[in-house]
Amino acid sequence: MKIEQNHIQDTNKSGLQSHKENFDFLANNLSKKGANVEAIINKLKDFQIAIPSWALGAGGTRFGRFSFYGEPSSLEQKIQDIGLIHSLTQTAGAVSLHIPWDIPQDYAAVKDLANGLNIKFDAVNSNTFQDQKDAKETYKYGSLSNTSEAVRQQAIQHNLDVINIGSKLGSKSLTVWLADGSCFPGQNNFQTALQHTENSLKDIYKGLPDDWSMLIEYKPYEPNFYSTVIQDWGTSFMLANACGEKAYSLVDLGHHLPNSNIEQIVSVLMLKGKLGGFHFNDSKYGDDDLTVGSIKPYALFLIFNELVYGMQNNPQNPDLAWMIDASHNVKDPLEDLIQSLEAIQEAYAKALLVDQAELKAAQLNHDVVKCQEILQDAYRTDVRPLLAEARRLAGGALSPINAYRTLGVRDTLIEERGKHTVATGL
Ligand code: PSV
Ligand code: MN
Ligand code: MN
Repeated sequence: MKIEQNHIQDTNKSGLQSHKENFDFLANNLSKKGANVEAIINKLKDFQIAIPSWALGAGGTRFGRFSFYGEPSSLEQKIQDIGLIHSLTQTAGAVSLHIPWDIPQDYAAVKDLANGLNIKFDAVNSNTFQDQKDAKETYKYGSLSNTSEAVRQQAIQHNLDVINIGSKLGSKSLTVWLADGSCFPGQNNFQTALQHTENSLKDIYKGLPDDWSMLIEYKPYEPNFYSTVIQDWGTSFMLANACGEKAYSLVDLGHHLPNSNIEQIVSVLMLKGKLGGFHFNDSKYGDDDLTVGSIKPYALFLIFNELVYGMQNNPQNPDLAWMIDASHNVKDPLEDLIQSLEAIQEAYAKALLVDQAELKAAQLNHDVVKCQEILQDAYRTDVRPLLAEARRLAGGALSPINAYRTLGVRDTLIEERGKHTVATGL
Protein backbone atom coordinates (compact mmCIF):
# COMPACT_ATOMS: atom_id res chain seq x y z
CA MET A 1 0.00 0.00 0.00
CA LYS A 2 1.13 3.53 -0.75
CA ILE A 3 -0.66 6.70 0.34
CA GLU A 4 -0.91 9.19 -2.51
CA GLN A 5 -0.84 12.96 -2.05
CA ASN A 6 -4.39 13.40 -3.33
CA HIS A 7 -5.67 10.93 -0.71
CA ILE A 8 -4.09 13.01 2.03
CA GLN A 9 -5.47 16.24 0.60
CA ASP A 10 -8.94 14.65 0.47
CA THR A 11 -8.80 13.71 4.13
CA ASN A 12 -7.59 17.23 4.98
CA LYS A 13 -10.55 18.94 3.31
CA SER A 14 -13.13 18.60 6.08
CA GLY A 15 -10.81 19.97 8.78
CA LEU A 16 -9.17 22.72 6.78
CA GLN A 17 -11.43 25.64 7.75
CA SER A 18 -11.30 24.98 11.47
CA HIS A 19 -7.55 24.36 11.29
CA LYS A 20 -7.09 27.72 9.62
CA GLU A 21 -9.08 29.48 12.35
CA ASN A 22 -7.17 27.71 15.15
CA PHE A 23 -3.82 28.35 13.54
CA ASP A 24 -4.49 32.05 12.85
CA PHE A 25 -5.65 32.59 16.42
CA LEU A 26 -2.58 30.89 17.91
CA ALA A 27 -0.09 32.44 15.46
CA ASN A 28 -1.52 35.86 16.23
CA ASN A 29 -1.22 35.42 19.98
CA LEU A 30 2.29 33.99 19.77
CA SER A 31 3.47 36.76 17.45
CA LYS A 32 2.13 39.37 19.89
CA LYS A 33 4.29 37.72 22.57
CA GLY A 34 7.32 38.05 20.29
CA ALA A 35 7.58 34.47 18.97
CA ASN A 36 8.76 33.91 15.40
CA VAL A 37 6.03 31.52 14.27
CA GLU A 38 7.44 30.99 10.80
CA ALA A 39 10.84 29.98 12.19
CA ILE A 40 9.21 27.51 14.60
CA ILE A 41 7.21 25.94 11.78
CA ASN A 42 10.33 25.57 9.66
CA LYS A 43 12.12 23.87 12.55
CA LEU A 44 9.22 21.47 13.02
CA LYS A 45 9.26 20.67 9.30
CA ASP A 46 12.99 19.92 9.42
CA PHE A 47 12.82 17.69 12.50
CA GLN A 48 12.95 14.06 11.36
CA ILE A 49 12.86 11.08 13.70
CA ALA A 50 14.06 7.60 12.80
CA ILE A 51 11.73 4.64 13.20
CA PRO A 52 13.47 1.44 14.30
CA SER A 53 12.96 -1.51 12.01
CA TRP A 54 11.91 -3.65 14.98
CA ALA A 55 9.01 -1.47 16.09
CA LEU A 56 6.61 -1.97 13.20
CA GLY A 57 5.06 -5.13 14.51
CA ALA A 58 3.48 -5.91 17.86
CA GLY A 59 6.13 -6.22 20.57
CA GLY A 60 4.83 -8.23 23.43
CA THR A 61 6.25 -9.24 26.76
CA ARG A 62 7.80 -12.44 28.04
CA PHE A 63 4.24 -13.50 28.90
CA GLY A 64 2.86 -13.29 25.41
CA ARG A 65 2.46 -11.39 22.18
CA PHE A 66 -0.75 -10.29 20.55
CA SER A 67 -0.52 -9.49 16.87
CA PHE A 68 -2.24 -6.55 15.28
CA TYR A 69 -2.31 -8.45 11.98
CA GLY A 70 -0.96 -7.40 8.63
CA GLU A 71 2.48 -6.98 10.22
CA PRO A 72 5.47 -6.56 7.93
CA SER A 73 7.48 -9.74 7.49
CA SER A 74 10.39 -8.41 5.45
CA LEU A 75 12.68 -5.40 5.59
CA GLU A 76 11.01 -4.06 2.45
CA GLN A 77 7.58 -4.19 4.10
CA LYS A 78 8.96 -2.48 7.21
CA ILE A 79 10.30 0.35 5.08
CA GLN A 80 6.94 0.55 3.31
CA ASP A 81 5.24 0.91 6.70
CA ILE A 82 7.57 3.75 7.64
CA GLY A 83 6.72 5.29 4.28
CA LEU A 84 3.04 5.22 5.27
CA ILE A 85 3.69 6.99 8.56
CA HIS A 86 6.05 9.43 6.90
CA SER A 87 3.59 10.38 4.20
CA LEU A 88 0.98 11.23 6.86
CA THR A 89 3.24 12.92 9.42
CA GLN A 90 6.18 14.14 7.31
CA THR A 91 8.38 13.63 10.39
CA ALA A 92 9.47 9.99 10.11
CA GLY A 93 11.98 10.35 7.30
CA ALA A 94 14.50 7.78 8.55
CA VAL A 95 14.87 4.13 9.50
CA SER A 96 17.22 2.62 12.05
CA LEU A 97 18.17 -1.00 11.33
CA HIS A 98 18.91 -3.70 13.88
CA ILE A 99 21.43 -6.21 12.59
CA PRO A 100 21.11 -9.17 12.09
CA TRP A 101 17.31 -8.86 12.28
CA ASP A 102 17.22 -6.74 9.13
CA ILE A 103 20.12 -7.52 6.85
CA PRO A 104 19.17 -6.41 3.32
CA GLN A 105 19.18 -9.14 0.69
CA ASP A 106 19.35 -6.74 -2.22
CA TYR A 107 21.04 -3.49 -1.17
CA ALA A 108 20.26 -1.56 -4.34
CA ALA A 109 16.57 -2.47 -4.19
CA VAL A 110 16.28 -1.56 -0.50
CA LYS A 111 18.01 1.77 -1.10
CA ASP A 112 15.77 2.53 -4.09
CA LEU A 113 12.67 1.72 -2.09
CA ALA A 114 13.74 3.98 0.80
CA ASN A 115 14.75 6.77 -1.57
CA GLY A 116 11.41 6.68 -3.31
CA LEU A 117 9.69 7.10 0.07
CA ASN A 118 12.09 9.85 1.17
CA ILE A 119 13.51 7.74 3.97
CA LYS A 120 17.15 7.91 5.03
CA PHE A 121 19.18 5.24 6.81
CA ASP A 122 19.99 6.46 10.29
CA ALA A 123 22.12 4.73 12.95
CA VAL A 124 22.62 0.97 12.58
CA ASN A 125 22.26 -1.07 15.76
CA SER A 126 24.41 -4.08 16.57
CA ASN A 127 23.02 -7.02 18.49
CA THR A 128 25.25 -8.94 20.85
CA PHE A 129 22.47 -9.62 23.34
CA GLN A 130 21.16 -12.71 21.55
CA ASP A 131 22.97 -15.71 20.16
CA GLN A 132 22.78 -15.72 16.41
CA LYS A 133 22.10 -18.78 14.27
CA ASP A 134 25.26 -20.84 13.72
CA ALA A 135 27.36 -18.56 15.95
CA LYS A 136 30.41 -20.25 17.37
CA GLU A 137 30.42 -18.47 20.71
CA THR A 138 27.58 -17.68 23.10
CA TYR A 139 26.72 -14.30 24.65
CA LYS A 140 25.08 -15.91 27.66
CA TYR A 141 27.74 -14.43 29.95
CA GLY A 142 28.36 -11.22 28.06
CA SER A 143 29.75 -10.01 24.77
CA LEU A 144 32.26 -7.13 24.66
CA SER A 145 32.91 -7.59 28.39
CA ASN A 146 33.22 -11.39 28.37
CA THR A 147 36.19 -12.99 30.09
CA SER A 148 36.65 -15.16 26.99
CA GLU A 149 38.72 -13.53 24.29
CA ALA A 150 37.02 -15.59 21.59
CA VAL A 151 33.61 -14.25 22.60
CA ARG A 152 34.88 -10.68 22.69
CA GLN A 153 36.42 -11.09 19.24
CA GLN A 154 33.17 -12.45 17.82
CA ALA A 155 31.25 -9.49 19.27
CA ILE A 156 33.83 -6.99 17.97
CA GLN A 157 33.69 -8.56 14.52
CA HIS A 158 29.88 -8.39 14.55
CA ASN A 159 30.03 -4.65 15.22
CA LEU A 160 32.52 -4.21 12.36
CA ASP A 161 30.18 -6.18 10.09
CA VAL A 162 27.31 -3.92 11.11
CA ILE A 163 29.38 -0.85 10.19
CA ASN A 164 30.03 -2.44 6.82
CA ILE A 165 26.34 -3.12 6.22
CA GLY A 166 25.44 0.44 7.29
CA SER A 167 28.08 1.91 4.97
CA LYS A 168 26.47 0.25 1.99
CA LEU A 169 23.18 1.94 2.86
CA GLY A 170 24.44 5.42 3.69
CA SER A 171 24.22 5.22 7.50
CA LYS A 172 26.69 7.36 9.41
CA SER A 173 26.53 5.96 12.93
CA LEU A 174 26.69 2.75 14.90
CA THR A 175 24.68 2.35 18.09
CA VAL A 176 26.07 -0.08 20.63
CA TRP A 177 23.80 -1.28 23.39
CA LEU A 178 25.14 -4.07 25.57
CA ALA A 179 23.10 -6.38 27.74
CA ASP A 180 26.37 -7.32 29.49
CA GLY A 181 26.31 -7.49 33.25
CA SER A 182 25.62 -9.95 36.00
CA CYS A 183 22.59 -11.41 37.70
CA PHE A 184 24.15 -12.15 41.08
CA PRO A 185 26.74 -10.59 43.37
CA GLY A 186 30.14 -12.13 42.89
CA GLN A 187 29.32 -13.41 39.39
CA ASN A 188 31.58 -10.86 37.66
CA ASN A 189 34.57 -8.76 38.51
CA PHE A 190 33.31 -5.20 37.86
CA GLN A 191 36.74 -3.84 36.95
CA THR A 192 37.63 -6.65 34.56
CA ALA A 193 34.25 -6.40 32.83
CA LEU A 194 34.59 -2.64 32.35
CA GLN A 195 38.20 -2.92 31.17
CA HIS A 196 37.31 -5.57 28.60
CA THR A 197 34.40 -3.44 27.40
CA GLU A 198 36.60 -0.38 26.99
CA ASN A 199 39.21 -2.33 25.03
CA SER A 200 36.58 -3.97 22.81
CA LEU A 201 34.91 -0.62 22.09
CA LYS A 202 38.31 0.83 21.18
CA ASP A 203 38.83 -2.02 18.70
CA ILE A 204 35.43 -1.31 17.11
CA TYR A 205 36.24 2.40 17.07
CA LYS A 206 39.39 1.68 15.06
CA GLY A 207 37.16 0.30 12.29
CA LEU A 208 34.84 3.32 12.28
CA PRO A 209 34.96 5.33 9.01
CA ASP A 210 36.09 8.96 9.43
CA ASP A 211 32.64 10.42 8.86
CA TRP A 212 30.90 7.99 11.25
CA SER A 213 30.11 8.25 14.92
CA MET A 214 29.76 5.56 17.56
CA LEU A 215 26.85 5.96 19.98
CA ILE A 216 27.16 4.21 23.32
CA GLU A 217 23.83 3.49 24.99
CA TYR A 218 23.55 2.95 28.74
CA LYS A 219 20.93 1.18 30.83
CA PRO A 220 20.89 0.42 34.57
CA TYR A 221 19.38 -3.06 34.53
CA GLU A 222 17.61 -5.68 32.39
CA PRO A 223 18.24 -8.31 31.18
CA ASN A 224 20.83 -8.53 33.94
CA PHE A 225 19.34 -7.73 37.32
CA TYR A 226 22.29 -7.26 39.63
CA SER A 227 24.73 -5.19 37.57
CA THR A 228 25.06 -3.83 34.05
CA VAL A 229 28.49 -2.94 32.69
CA ILE A 230 27.41 0.30 30.96
CA GLN A 231 24.89 1.22 33.61
CA ASP A 232 24.66 5.01 33.45
CA TRP A 233 25.55 8.17 31.53
CA GLY A 234 28.81 8.56 33.47
CA THR A 235 30.05 5.15 32.34
CA SER A 236 28.96 5.80 28.77
CA PHE A 237 30.59 9.26 28.81
CA MET A 238 33.81 7.81 30.21
CA LEU A 239 33.90 5.10 27.52
CA ALA A 240 33.13 7.62 24.76
CA ASN A 241 36.01 9.78 25.96
CA ALA A 242 38.32 6.77 26.09
CA CYS A 243 37.45 5.85 22.49
CA GLY A 244 37.85 9.30 20.95
CA GLU A 245 36.12 12.26 19.39
CA LYS A 246 33.79 10.24 17.16
CA ALA A 247 32.29 8.39 20.14
CA TYR A 248 29.27 9.78 21.99
CA SER A 249 26.72 8.88 24.64
CA LEU A 250 23.20 7.91 23.69
CA VAL A 251 20.30 8.68 26.01
CA ASP A 252 17.29 6.36 25.99
CA LEU A 253 14.51 7.89 28.08
CA GLY A 254 13.59 4.51 29.59
CA HIS A 255 17.11 3.72 30.77
CA HIS A 256 17.17 5.58 34.06
CA LEU A 257 16.43 4.72 37.65
CA PRO A 258 13.24 6.31 39.00
CA ASN A 259 13.35 10.10 39.52
CA SER A 260 16.60 10.61 37.58
CA ASN A 261 16.91 14.15 36.31
CA ILE A 262 17.24 13.29 32.62
CA GLU A 263 17.14 16.93 31.47
CA GLN A 264 20.23 17.65 33.54
CA ILE A 265 22.03 14.65 32.04
CA VAL A 266 21.17 15.96 28.56
CA SER A 267 22.42 19.40 29.45
CA VAL A 268 25.77 18.19 30.85
CA LEU A 269 26.44 15.88 27.90
CA MET A 270 25.71 18.67 25.40
CA LEU A 271 27.94 21.11 27.25
CA LYS A 272 30.74 18.55 26.88
CA GLY A 273 29.85 17.95 23.21
CA LYS A 274 29.17 14.27 23.89
CA LEU A 275 25.46 13.72 23.31
CA GLY A 276 25.18 11.81 20.04
CA GLY A 277 21.80 10.13 20.01
CA PHE A 278 18.42 9.92 21.60
CA HIS A 279 15.85 7.12 21.99
CA PHE A 280 12.32 8.32 22.76
CA ASN A 281 9.71 6.40 24.72
CA ASP A 282 7.89 6.79 28.03
CA SER A 283 7.66 4.70 31.16
CA LYS A 284 5.97 4.36 34.49
CA TYR A 285 8.24 1.79 36.14
CA GLY A 286 11.28 0.69 34.15
CA ASP A 287 12.21 0.40 30.50
CA ASP A 288 8.51 0.19 29.68
CA ASP A 289 8.88 1.43 26.08
CA LEU A 290 5.47 3.11 26.12
CA THR A 291 4.18 5.77 23.74
CA VAL A 292 6.25 8.95 23.97
CA GLY A 293 4.58 11.57 26.19
CA SER A 294 1.88 9.18 27.44
CA ILE A 295 3.00 9.18 31.10
CA LYS A 296 5.29 12.15 31.83
CA PRO A 297 4.73 14.86 29.20
CA TYR A 298 6.09 17.67 31.41
CA ALA A 299 9.37 15.78 31.91
CA LEU A 300 9.58 15.37 28.13
CA PHE A 301 9.09 19.11 27.69
CA LEU A 302 11.84 19.88 30.23
CA ILE A 303 14.17 17.52 28.38
CA PHE A 304 13.37 19.26 25.11
CA ASN A 305 13.96 22.60 26.75
CA GLU A 306 17.56 21.48 27.42
CA LEU A 307 17.90 19.95 23.95
CA VAL A 308 16.80 23.23 22.35
CA TYR A 309 19.14 25.20 24.61
CA GLY A 310 21.98 22.86 23.67
CA MET A 311 21.21 23.00 19.95
CA GLN A 312 21.28 26.80 20.16
CA ASN A 313 24.27 27.23 22.46
CA ASN A 314 26.53 24.19 22.12
CA PRO A 315 28.16 24.15 18.67
CA GLN A 316 30.62 21.64 20.17
CA ASN A 317 27.80 19.06 20.20
CA PRO A 318 26.97 17.31 16.91
CA ASP A 319 23.52 16.96 15.32
CA LEU A 320 21.71 14.21 17.14
CA ALA A 321 20.46 10.85 15.86
CA TRP A 322 16.79 10.87 16.96
CA MET A 323 14.89 7.61 17.20
CA ILE A 324 11.69 6.24 18.72
CA ASP A 325 12.45 3.16 20.80
CA ALA A 326 9.02 1.98 21.85
CA SER A 327 7.19 -1.31 21.90
CA HIS A 328 3.55 -1.83 20.97
CA ASN A 329 1.63 -4.39 22.93
CA VAL A 330 -2.00 -3.32 22.76
CA LYS A 331 -2.09 -0.63 20.07
CA ASP A 332 -1.75 -0.79 16.31
CA PRO A 333 2.03 -0.18 16.03
CA LEU A 334 1.61 2.38 13.27
CA GLU A 335 -1.00 4.37 15.21
CA ASP A 336 1.21 4.18 18.29
CA LEU A 337 4.20 5.52 16.35
CA ILE A 338 2.08 8.36 14.96
CA GLN A 339 1.11 9.28 18.53
CA SER A 340 4.77 9.21 19.58
CA LEU A 341 5.82 11.39 16.65
CA GLU A 342 3.13 13.91 17.55
CA ALA A 343 4.21 13.96 21.22
CA ILE A 344 7.84 14.57 20.26
CA GLN A 345 6.93 17.42 17.93
CA GLU A 346 4.65 18.88 20.58
CA ALA A 347 7.39 18.92 23.22
CA TYR A 348 9.83 20.37 20.70
CA ALA A 349 7.42 23.15 19.66
CA LYS A 350 6.73 24.06 23.29
CA ALA A 351 10.45 24.18 24.06
CA LEU A 352 10.94 26.48 21.07
CA LEU A 353 8.42 28.86 22.64
CA VAL A 354 10.54 29.37 25.75
CA ASP A 355 11.92 32.88 25.65
CA GLN A 356 15.55 32.06 26.45
CA ALA A 357 16.58 35.70 26.96
CA GLU A 358 13.72 36.32 29.38
CA LEU A 359 14.52 33.09 31.24
CA LYS A 360 18.15 34.06 31.57
CA ALA A 361 17.22 37.49 32.93
CA ALA A 362 14.87 35.92 35.48
CA GLN A 363 17.60 33.45 36.51
CA LEU A 364 20.10 36.28 36.99
CA ASN A 365 17.55 38.14 39.13
CA HIS A 366 16.98 34.97 41.15
CA ASP A 367 13.29 35.39 40.33
CA VAL A 368 12.38 31.75 40.89
CA VAL A 369 8.66 32.34 40.39
CA LYS A 370 9.22 34.07 37.05
CA CYS A 371 11.51 31.23 35.87
CA GLN A 372 8.79 28.71 36.56
CA GLU A 373 6.13 30.93 34.95
CA ILE A 374 8.19 31.20 31.75
CA LEU A 375 8.59 27.43 31.43
CA GLN A 376 5.01 26.64 32.34
CA ASP A 377 3.58 29.32 30.06
CA ALA A 378 5.31 27.60 27.13
CA TYR A 379 4.27 24.15 28.36
CA ARG A 380 0.62 25.12 28.78
CA THR A 381 0.33 26.51 25.26
CA ASP A 382 -1.66 24.25 22.97
CA VAL A 383 0.77 24.07 20.05
CA ARG A 384 -1.10 21.45 18.05
CA PRO A 385 -2.17 23.95 15.34
CA LEU A 386 1.54 24.69 14.73
CA LEU A 387 2.23 21.00 14.22
CA ALA A 388 -0.74 20.64 11.90
CA GLU A 389 0.36 23.65 9.90
CA ALA A 390 3.93 22.32 9.58
CA ARG A 391 2.53 19.01 8.36
CA ARG A 392 0.09 20.67 5.96
CA LEU A 393 2.86 22.76 4.40
CA ALA A 394 5.01 19.65 3.97
CA GLY A 395 2.16 17.75 2.29
CA GLY A 396 1.14 15.70 5.34
CA ALA A 397 -2.18 15.15 7.07
CA LEU A 398 -3.78 17.70 9.38
CA SER A 399 -4.65 14.78 11.66
CA PRO A 400 -2.49 11.75 10.86
CA ILE A 401 -4.48 9.39 13.09
CA ASN A 402 -7.80 10.40 11.51
CA ALA A 403 -6.34 10.11 8.03
CA TYR A 404 -4.85 6.68 8.87
CA ARG A 405 -8.27 5.48 9.94
CA THR A 406 -10.23 7.17 7.14
CA LEU A 407 -7.91 5.63 4.57
CA GLY A 408 -8.32 2.20 6.18
CA VAL A 409 -4.58 1.59 6.28
CA ARG A 410 -4.55 -1.38 8.66
CA ASP A 411 -7.40 -3.15 6.83
CA THR A 412 -5.58 -2.74 3.53
CA LEU A 413 -2.36 -4.10 5.04
CA ILE A 414 -4.21 -7.13 6.38
CA GLU A 415 -5.79 -7.64 2.96
CA GLU A 416 -2.44 -7.40 1.22
CA ARG A 417 -0.30 -9.37 3.66
CA GLY A 418 -2.74 -11.63 5.41
CA LYS A 419 -3.56 -11.88 9.07
CA HIS A 420 -0.89 -14.07 10.56
CA THR A 421 2.32 -12.39 9.60
CA VAL A 422 5.09 -11.90 12.14
CA ALA A 423 7.57 -9.07 12.15
CA THR A 424 11.13 -10.15 12.82
CA GLY A 425 12.83 -8.63 15.85
CA LEU A 426 11.61 -8.17 19.39
C1 PSV B 1 17.58 -1.85 25.01
O1 PSV B 1 16.61 -1.84 26.01
C2 PSV B 1 17.20 -0.96 23.84
O2 PSV B 1 16.72 0.26 24.31
C3 PSV B 1 18.36 -0.77 22.89
O3 PSV B 1 18.28 0.47 22.22
C4 PSV B 1 18.15 -1.85 21.93
O4 PSV B 1 18.85 -1.71 20.77
C5 PSV B 1 16.65 -1.74 21.76
O5 PSV B 1 16.19 -1.55 23.09
C6 PSV B 1 15.98 -2.88 21.10
O6 PSV B 1 16.29 -4.07 21.69
MN1 MN C 1 17.16 2.13 23.22
MN1 MN D 1 15.43 0.03 26.08
